[in-house]
Amino acid sequence: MSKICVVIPAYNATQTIRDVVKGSLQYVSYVIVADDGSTDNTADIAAEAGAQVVLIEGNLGKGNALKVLFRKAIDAGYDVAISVDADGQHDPADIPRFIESHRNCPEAVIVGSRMHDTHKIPRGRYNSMHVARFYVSLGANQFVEDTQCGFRLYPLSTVKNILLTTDRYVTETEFLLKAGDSGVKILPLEIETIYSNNVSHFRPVTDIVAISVYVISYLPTKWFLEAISSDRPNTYSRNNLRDRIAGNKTLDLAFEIFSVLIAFLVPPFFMILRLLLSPFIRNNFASTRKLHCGFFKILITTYLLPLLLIIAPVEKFLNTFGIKVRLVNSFLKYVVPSFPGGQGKYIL
Ligand SMILES: Nc1nc2c(ncn2[C@@H]2O[C@H](COP(=O)(O)OP(=O)(O)O)[C@@H](O)[C@H]2O)c(=O)[nH]1
Ligand SMILES: [Mg+2]
Repeated sequence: MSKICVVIPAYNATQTIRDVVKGSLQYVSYVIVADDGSTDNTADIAAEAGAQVVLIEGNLGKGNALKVLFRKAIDAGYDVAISVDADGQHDPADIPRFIESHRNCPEAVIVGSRMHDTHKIPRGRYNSMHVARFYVSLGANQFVEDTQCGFRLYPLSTVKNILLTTDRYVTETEFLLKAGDSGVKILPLEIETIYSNNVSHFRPVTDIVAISVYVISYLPTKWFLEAISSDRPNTYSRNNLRDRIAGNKTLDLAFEIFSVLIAFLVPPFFMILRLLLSPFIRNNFASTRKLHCGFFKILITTYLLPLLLIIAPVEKFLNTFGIKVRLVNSFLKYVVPSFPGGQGKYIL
């Protein structure tokens, strides 16, 4: 029987943290809250409600807080951590269903999915979730229904095999890419979607750009490894080349900038590589062969993410001058339906 705890990354969450901690304690006996340099008394309220509180100095973001929480949970001897947002968007009453799903498939990462509640999600957010899932699914070798939900069950044995090198909101995406790309199953679990008036710290342009850049820098390395190997859909292992590059901050930044700059060359490069190498290397590009939407279509679609990266900063720039345009939204509205699975599900 797995030992399961709940972990909560929190930043200025006085209004909601008590209920989230108390709610979680109804289903597990150990709840850890990482207070990420809150300027209010989130930490005191969490401790009063019964959580073990870890204090982080300064606000280092959700990704860092998750890493701290995983370490704590592992050190305390737990096998599984369920992450819950601090702002009340997740209902702890869904925790037993995560546990049940874990019992049926103990090695899987289980990710809450809000995609069935389309009408409750703000339009812009829904579009970005849709785009993210296309690219993350490509990297994770499987269809991942909702890649942006923070309500998740993490088997800590998988966490131990993955080096998390990113920060803030990128880390959860990085985890899915690496877990999926090392052969771990990622299962969805329908959860209650709560979009009330809570404040979000997610910065639509900056954070989406950061997530996209990471994905753009992940896919070509992965595909290159697949191109030169036979039957190798899962390319991630801890401390691989990408992780080692990330170990040096300057090199990592240079690599990310380089990846974005050459992004437009990536599809033709891989098309040529596939034509040249496929006759000699049996079942190379193994992960993309599992997709039922065609290799060339995948590559063409990968052009769209760098385009989005150009459009988003332009919109931000215009907005700072008071020119209210919604370029990203219009782009997504036009582009999303053209994605494989844009109108419904696609099968991996
Ligand atoms: N530790 C930490 N947690 C954060 C920070 N920002 C957000 N979070 C956590 O991440 C959750 C989701 O962030 P939120 O800003 O609500 O994003 P959204 O729900 O995706 O709009 C919050 O409920 C917090 O639990 C941060 O700076 N530090
Ligand atoms: Mg939120």
